[in-house]
Amino acid sequence: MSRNDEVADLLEEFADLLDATGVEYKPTAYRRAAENVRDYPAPIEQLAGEGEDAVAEIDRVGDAIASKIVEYVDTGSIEELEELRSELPADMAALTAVEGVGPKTVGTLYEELGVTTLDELEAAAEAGEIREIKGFGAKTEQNILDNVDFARQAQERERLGDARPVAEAALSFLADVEPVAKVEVCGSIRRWKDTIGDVDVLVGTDAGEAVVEAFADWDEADAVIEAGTNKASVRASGMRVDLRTVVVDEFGAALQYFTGSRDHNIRVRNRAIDRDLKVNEYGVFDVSDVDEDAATGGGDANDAGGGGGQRVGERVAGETEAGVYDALGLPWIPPELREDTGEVDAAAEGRLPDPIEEGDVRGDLHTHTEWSDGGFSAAEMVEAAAERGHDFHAVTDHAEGPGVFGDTGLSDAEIRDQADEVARVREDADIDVFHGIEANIDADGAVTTSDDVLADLDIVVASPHAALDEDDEGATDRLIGAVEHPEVDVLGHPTGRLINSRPGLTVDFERLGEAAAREGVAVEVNANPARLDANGDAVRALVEAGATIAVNTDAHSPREFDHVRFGVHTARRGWAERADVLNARSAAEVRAFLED
Ligand code: DGT
Ligand code: CA
Ligand code: CA
Ligand code: ZN
Repeated sequence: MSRNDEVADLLEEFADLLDATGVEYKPTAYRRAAENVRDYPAPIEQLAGEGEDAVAEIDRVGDAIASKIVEYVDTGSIEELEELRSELPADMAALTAVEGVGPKTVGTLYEELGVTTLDELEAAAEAGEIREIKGFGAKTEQNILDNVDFARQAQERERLGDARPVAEAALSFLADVEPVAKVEVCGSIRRWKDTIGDVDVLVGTDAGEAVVEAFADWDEADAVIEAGTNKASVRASGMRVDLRTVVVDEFGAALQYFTGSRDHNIRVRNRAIDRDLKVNEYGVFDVSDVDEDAATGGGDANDAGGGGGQRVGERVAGETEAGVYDALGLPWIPPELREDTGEVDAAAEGRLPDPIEEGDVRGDLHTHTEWSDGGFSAAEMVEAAAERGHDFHAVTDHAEGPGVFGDTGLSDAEIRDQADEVARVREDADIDVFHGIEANIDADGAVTTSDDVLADLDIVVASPHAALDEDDEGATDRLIGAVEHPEVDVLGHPTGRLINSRPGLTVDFERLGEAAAREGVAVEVNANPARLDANGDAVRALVEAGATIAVNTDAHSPREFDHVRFGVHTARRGWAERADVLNARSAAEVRAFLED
């Protein structure tokens, strides 16, 4: 989060707390200021360093708010905000997530009933206490009961793997709506972030209102949260899906804007300003002949009506997204890279990576069969891999060891028995079949299967399955211990995280990457959407350290081969190219890597 976002969030919290205590007008001023701070194209801490007057130069930021911003940047807190917080110690964000509950209601509920959390709110509603408050009534109470669960769920970001199908269902529905000319997902789902706050969909059409109406009737929508003339939000599969419609001519600019990330967009806007251009969701405009106030002046970033300052100067791009970047002297930047981690500079200097693509993957190096906890035989898995067009396939069932459930893991003797079966499968197969194991890394970094068994296998994946303590400072050394084991070829799901349920190990990926590069071990991007481990940031550090990665599905059934796309896009978020990915190489090259 940029400091601008951080300060904007604080101002919004300030506004909510003022609202809750019944103050008038001031909350609106704080919200407007928050919006403009959020969108301001320079770092707020820089302005704050220059003093209050510099901060007050931001549109709609008056002297009083400017002084609070300076106070925050200087001291790390705002005294008046701290006072408000202690007067109303309620979880404002959680409580206002309940439809129909605003800051004022939160204030009243705290004053009357001492409610501070969603659980307390639900308990009060169930006990019939809310209807007793003056001005509330049974209907309000029932409304709270109906919506509290959804608010609770909405607190948690959805996993990419759960959100993506919802997005695709919305896309295919909208693609068939009559006046729709263009449709695309945007926001975090287009950037393939590992968790998703809400799903954003953009439509280009000359009949926005009709499309919004059709969307409100989408049969997979459980409820319409709001609907206007050019946007609508519905709830589907427990997620919020936001639709925006724009005219076809502005589709590219809107797609660029609503794909984000916010920080990427700020970086892009700064570049535009340097070139006497203005970029927003309507297009790229040449403002060299426009006076400064009109060019940079105010305007609500979310106001699709396009008031003053939004469409000024000569429009030079906006129909396509590539055109928007081109107008700024940049090549098109893949959405996965748009996180303000140096991609705009890299684009300007011709240093963008050519990221790995789904079609580049030629085989899977980590899969299971019914020998451990998979549901299919080795023959069935190999056949399914061949049907997908893969050139090779590795069978790597669980070895017994710490963290492997019950007797699902294979003993040394069972691994040798399985080798005979895999040899038979190999004879009948049209593709290269590697026999391996997923061995376990114990709490000391040792690999638990016998070395002589490991030595006879084509491939050894070593993964941590136990002792996955986030605070374990020895985690990196422990993984490096496994990487240095002479028989290990691939380090499986390095942190052991489970998205939304287990944070996993805290790993220094730069140091791990150096060790992996030195030892010729590939580090896995486990494509299972519950894992996505290593994640994008980790991949970036690994690849920069010279390590090879492997995008594996860890499939327990042929259907789970489909997960590979989540792994590929995670690798793209880490700027990985095809050459960085072991299983994007030919079977012979993979074999050479494994034997080395
Ligand atoms: P999420 O939904 O939390 O996973 O993350 P995003 O990135 O999808 O964020 P969301 O849904 O709030 O907005 C979608 C994109 O629209 C976001 O990445 C950037 C753009 N956007 C939305 N509101 C604003 C805004 O107020 N200012 C700027 N600069 N960009 C915005
Ligand atoms: Ca979103
Ligand atoms: Ca959204
Ligand atoms: Zn596995």
